[in-house]
Amino acid sequence: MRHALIVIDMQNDFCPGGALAVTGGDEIVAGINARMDNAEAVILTQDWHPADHASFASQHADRAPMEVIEAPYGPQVLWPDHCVQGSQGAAFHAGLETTRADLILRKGFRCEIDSYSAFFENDQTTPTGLEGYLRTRGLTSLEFVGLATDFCVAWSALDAARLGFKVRVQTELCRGIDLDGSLGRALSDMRAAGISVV
Ligand code: VGL
Ligand code: ZN
Repeated sequence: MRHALIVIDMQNDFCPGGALAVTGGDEIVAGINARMDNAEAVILTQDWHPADHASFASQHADRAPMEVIEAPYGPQVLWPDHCVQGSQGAAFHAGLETTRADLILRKGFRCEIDSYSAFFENDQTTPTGLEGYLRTRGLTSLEFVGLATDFCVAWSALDAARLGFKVRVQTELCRGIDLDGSLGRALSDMRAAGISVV
């Protein structure tokens, strides 16, 4: 079984001082770099939004960050503006060893739809192409680390399990947002899906 490490959204905006800071987001960088030694392939994802992305509260009249709206594809949390294409906030944390990545996969670049998962946009049908990349390289065992546990990490890991990959989430190398209990729900959903949550 060939093994890939998939590092989700280790970007400045998700670290302390960033626009959508996840508590302790920067604490996991060194541990993630060390995990790269165990993997046959290292893949980084990068949240990469246009400045007028529909997931930004700023694009909706009378809406505040963290409110939930009904998008055409289902419920959508409205976020503060974050990870705008080409901005410093969208750049990887300076300590992350990005030179070791085989692939950098950008997601969330379409204005009208968000993409938490590294595999599918939030309509859960539009593919990002990652599945094909992994399959053609024979990478069938996947370990997920990064930010945020309860959004992009969980959605990616759940899609990977549904697609038939062997999936493990290394929780000490993840940090969560925890919006209204979302962290606990994400952990139990992942366990229920047969994901090894360690
Ligand atoms: C993420 C919210 C919005 C994440 C990305 O990386 O978990 N969360 N965009
Ligand atoms: Zn985003």
